[in-house]
Amino acid sequence: MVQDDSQVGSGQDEDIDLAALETSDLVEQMHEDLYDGLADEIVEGTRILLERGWSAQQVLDDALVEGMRIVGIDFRDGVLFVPEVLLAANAMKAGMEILRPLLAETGVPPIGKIVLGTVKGDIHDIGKNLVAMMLEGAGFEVVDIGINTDVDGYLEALETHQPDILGMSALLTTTMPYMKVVIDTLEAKGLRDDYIVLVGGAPLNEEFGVAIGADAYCRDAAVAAELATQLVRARRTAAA
Ligand code: B1M
Repeated sequence: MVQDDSQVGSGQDEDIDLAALETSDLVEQMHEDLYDGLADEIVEGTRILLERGWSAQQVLDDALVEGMRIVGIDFRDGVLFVPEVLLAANAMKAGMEILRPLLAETGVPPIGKIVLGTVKGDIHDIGKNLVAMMLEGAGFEVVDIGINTDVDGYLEALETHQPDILGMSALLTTTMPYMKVVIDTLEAKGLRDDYIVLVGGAPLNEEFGVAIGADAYCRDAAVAAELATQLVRARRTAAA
């Protein structure tokens, strides 16, 4: 069946035996269940895909992140509203909780520490949480300071935890400029060079990262883990 991405929600509540579905149908059903905010079904589908030999990364990318992309399209187009998107986000988080230990299970020794938070005025945290998981998986100690973080919150966390990296997330065009407020404050206090600053979030791009004075813009969680590792290693080598 050809399916229009923007019409993925089933709106039906009949019981479907997820374990009886072919894998491609199961993934499609998970997109619908995510759209409908069905956390229990997302947990079950996630477990089934793992049992069928899918890697945690594949489940994350193809079942969960792709499902959330479809939710995002209908949110943008006014088909879905905040309460429904919140339910979808909860369902996504329930699936991510199962994947978390698997993504973190690489046995790599700790290579650095990061303080990570979503900026002031912004409560989106799914992407940030994913970044935290991937960084943990890459061997980082992650201090997640949550959402809606103002400049004092970042400064306090930096002072308390003395990380190698400051990571900031923003999902709104109205909140992304706040990253510059934080970086400018670090500059003004003579602290900017003490930290590698990484930024990310859907509305950002490379150019924005450069313009606000970050060390790097991270397109996604995998890139964040890769760049964090590279930049910490480079800094350690330069200091040796
Ligand atoms: Co919001 N929302 N939302 N929302 N929401 C967006 C972002 C939006 C694009 C939807 C749309 O219109 N299509 C739009 C922003 C438009 C804009 O600014 N240009 C929008 C809006 C408008 C709003 C409200 C203003 C809606 C309203 O109230 N009228 C409101 C704002 C609330 C606020 O923050 N003050 C709002 C509210 C919400 C919910 C609460 C309902 C919910 C958030 C729940 C939660 O996070 N706990 C929500 C959601 C879920 C979304 C969408 C649908 C999905 C975001 C998401 O989780 N994506 C989103 C549409 C979309 O993006 N498609 C949308 C999946 C996630 C894995 O990807 O977050 O991009 P992402 O993270 C990626 C990368 O960006 C990167 O790595 C991650 C993983 O690969 N990355 C980093 C992210 N942070 C990083 C930090 C790093 C490195 C990489 O640091 C080192």
